[in-house]
Amino acid sequence: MTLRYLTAGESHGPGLTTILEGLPSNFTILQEHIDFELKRRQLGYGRGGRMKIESDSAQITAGIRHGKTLGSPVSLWIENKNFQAWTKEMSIHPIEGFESKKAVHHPRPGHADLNGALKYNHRDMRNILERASARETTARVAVGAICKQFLRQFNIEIAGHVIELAGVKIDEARPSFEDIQKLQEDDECRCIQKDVSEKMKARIDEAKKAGDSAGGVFEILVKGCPAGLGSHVQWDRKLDARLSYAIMSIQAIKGVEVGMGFNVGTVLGSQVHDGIYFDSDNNAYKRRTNNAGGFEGGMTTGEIIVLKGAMKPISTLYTPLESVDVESKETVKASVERSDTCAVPAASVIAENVVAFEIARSFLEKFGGDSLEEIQSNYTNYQKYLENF
Ligand code: EPS
Repeated sequence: MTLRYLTAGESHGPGLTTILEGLPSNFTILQEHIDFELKRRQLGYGRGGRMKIESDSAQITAGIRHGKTLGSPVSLWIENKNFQAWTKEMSIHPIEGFESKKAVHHPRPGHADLNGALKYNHRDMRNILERASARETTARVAVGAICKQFLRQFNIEIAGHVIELAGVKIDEARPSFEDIQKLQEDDECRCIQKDVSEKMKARIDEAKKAGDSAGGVFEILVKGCPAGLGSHVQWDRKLDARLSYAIMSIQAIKGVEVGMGFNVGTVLGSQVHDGIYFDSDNNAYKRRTNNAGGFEGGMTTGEIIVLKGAMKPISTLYTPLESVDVESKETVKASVERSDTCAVPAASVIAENVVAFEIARSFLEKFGGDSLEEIQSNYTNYQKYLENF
């Protein structure tokens, strides 16, 4: 059994639903674990009016009893508070004589509006944008929160932080994993350098003033994975590839890097590959450097996993770009929906959580079992085996 989930829900519809299947029994999940991550996703400098309306909370409707997983599918429901203002527009049931006041006919460059309308034959592009909206990531973060909690049983921790925002970058040097985890949590841009964060905020303010939007780059680190998650034997079992897919699938992501990423093409092999040594204090094979970002052959090396994701600027511009009215075919300005100026700090949280799901999935594939106890026993055996290799 593989760990899997689907999400459903429109941005201004009644809410979001997800079912997560394949979790082992007997580990503790409380609503507060999920709501903690949901709260983190809502924060960040540059968010628009919607986040003042929502206060996301996941109602667990199946799969948990007295705070512990049963091994059955876990289902979650997250209400959209904003639906109260959209009950007619987004009504599930037909309303006699209804005429939409919020129909969208001027597709936004960069958004799913036009392609989705062509593909699904919708004249009103609201039928596309409601689902394409990054609101959907709320459900993915709820799933990731459960996976994070599972991974914590095995001392696997995940931290994300924003390393670039509209051209403003942090220094290359990185503090410890623990410092990154702490520093990003205390900053509105999820940036670990206060002075750089101030410059990032100024860029967001500038973009907002100009009716423009801002993108950026986040970095995700995973600490504590044993060597050997993922596999070289088949293309779709390579964990670095699965993680890249997971990050790329987040709304507005245009690039993913593993470790040194695109820089591997700029220098010679001796400056890329990480020397191997045996650490006899810990009975473990280690790498002198970690340019590979924790992966060789699609498998974890036991070093920290390092991933980056690039988010494009949000495609709703208050100073709209050129578009076409799909009814009259006339040149018009793209439609303007209420929007964020920047959501890179939120994307960093979302990426942590989609990464958590993929790591949990491959962890369960390797140490599979139906109960937490069975997995713990498999994991302990493997650790002993690694120490003696
Ligand atoms: C989004 C537009 C905005 C964002 C939304 C994503 O929503 P609204 O149109 O209601 O103001 O706030 O993000 C969220 C609702 C969220 O929870 O992240 C879009 O068009 O993608």
